[in-house]
Amino acid sequence: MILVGQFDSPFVRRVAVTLNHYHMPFTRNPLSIFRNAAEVQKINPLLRVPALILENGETLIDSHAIIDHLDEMAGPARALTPRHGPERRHVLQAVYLAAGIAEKVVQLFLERLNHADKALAKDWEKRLLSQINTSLERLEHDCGTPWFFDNKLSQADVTTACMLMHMKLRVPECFPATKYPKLHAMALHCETLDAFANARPGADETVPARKA
Ligand SMILES: N[C@@H](CCC(=O)N[C@@H](CS)C(=O)NCC(=O)O)C(=O)O
Repeated sequence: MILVGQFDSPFVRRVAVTLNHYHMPFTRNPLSIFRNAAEVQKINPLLRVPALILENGETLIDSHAIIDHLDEMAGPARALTPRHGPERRHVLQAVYLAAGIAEKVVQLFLERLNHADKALAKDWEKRLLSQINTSLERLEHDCGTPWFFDNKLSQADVTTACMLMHMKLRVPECFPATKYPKLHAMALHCETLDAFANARPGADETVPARKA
């Protein structure tokens, strides 16, 4: 399998961590959605990462759909998302909240990258910051210890920890660790695992600076 995208994307990284956790071998094509836009668009018409190219040549897009496929391959005993019942609902709700925050962080970062000073849409920025803050507060409230759902690593941990690493990279002021002690501890715990350590962005996995 070939995973397309840079590890500074929380969506690409959550797929990589999931593949690592399941010990599923893959290679990576670390294309940038900015520097390699034409190549990415040939793989995914939405010009988005991640994409996962399967052994049979089929291309899957969107981290949720990709992880759903990986969970199916891993089987219910190993899947990071429970197959049924309240456990599945709870994990999925945390996953979609964390992934939603990651989307807001991407929007905030790109708004600031593309619109300097006076051109910055202040109301839009304020709305994004509010969405990020209130959603982080909800996640902090719901988060257990040592893992999000107490005693077992799940996709809630993977997605939340990847979202937080990306947030600390792009808008660190949104995550004062003292305000979110449970999330902070859970993410640190995750980052000690090989599955996470082997999916850290390299020095060249960046976003190009704004043109002056
Ligand atoms: N829902 C998608 C979101 C993926 C996403 O937003 N990826 C970003 C990179 S972090 C991207 O490719 N953005 C380019 C664009 O949407 O124009 C997923 O979970 O895979």
